[in-house]
Amino acid sequence: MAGSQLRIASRRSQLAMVQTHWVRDELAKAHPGLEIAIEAMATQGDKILDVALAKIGDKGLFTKELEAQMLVDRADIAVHSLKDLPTNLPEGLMLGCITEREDPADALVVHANHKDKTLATLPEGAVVGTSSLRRLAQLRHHFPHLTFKDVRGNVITRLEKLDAGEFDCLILAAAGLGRLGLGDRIHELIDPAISLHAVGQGALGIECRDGDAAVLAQIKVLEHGPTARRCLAERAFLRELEGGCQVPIGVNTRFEGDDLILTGMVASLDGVRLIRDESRGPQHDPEAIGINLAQKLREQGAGAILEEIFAAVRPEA
Ligand code: DPM
Repeated sequence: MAGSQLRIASRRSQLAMVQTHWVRDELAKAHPGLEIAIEAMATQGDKILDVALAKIGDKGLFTKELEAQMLVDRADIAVHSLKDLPTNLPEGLMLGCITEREDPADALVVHANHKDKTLATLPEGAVVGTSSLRRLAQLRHHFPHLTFKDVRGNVITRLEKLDAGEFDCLILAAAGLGRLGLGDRIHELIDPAISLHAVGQGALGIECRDGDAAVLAQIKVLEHGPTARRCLAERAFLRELEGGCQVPIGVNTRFEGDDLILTGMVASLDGVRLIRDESRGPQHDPEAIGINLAQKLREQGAGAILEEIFAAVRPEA
């Protein structure tokens, strides 16, 4: 493999760079002699900061520019937070590798004034900063005393806004905080009984050109089988419900013997209706488990909830 080259496209945020550097270092260890270059760029999702995420509505908000680089052969792979990667990829590209997942849970981060509080004991009207419809709907369902305000920008910017008093608390992915060395800001890990995490949360997805066998073989060394099976079940569930990355859909996965158990939920934006169920099956066919769970939730009315949400938040076509 001596003399060969690999070009990585990445977003520029601190979190994206930490993740991409990790992938670069692991690939360098696995393939001595491989020359690896990183091209960092901003995506639409990094540039449009004054519009609520859900209103932009576009799938692939954080991934399109990176994908374009691969399609014109200026990059070989793109490193993403798997949860930002749409379930349907552009023609010519594929999800080549899923890395070992960190704790996929969401975390509560509080302003210094609330160090003695929990989600349940925050004062009436306390302002939670989040742009995630998934977090909003589930927390509204369980904690009607809280209010919600949109927050955009990367993790560090959000923490600065919290500390400046714009919010009483934030909900952020524990994995992102951990990777940034900010694990000490985690005040409470949110119990999956209260709020399910996003599809793919905590794992990295490495995208490459479909059929690029040499590159695929290079990145496959970073694949983590159990994480991949969990995430493929979660992604099949989301794909089957035709949800983009901005819908109130949450999941949780666990193994029991040879079985994989997928829990999933769909909620209305006011948190009043929340449909939650689980599906299990042999872990060698994760897609079937995801598809089965989507059908179960549809039978319980998930389709109607999602229709309403698309009508409410989607930009005019
Ligand atoms: C997606 C969502 C958010 C990100 C929606 C969701 C959170 C937006 C918000 C699809 N992408 O989770 O329901 O809360 O306002 C994002 C983060 C990470 C990847 C940051 C975070 C890091 C964790 C990981 C933004 N994408 O969720 O705190 O790698 O899973």
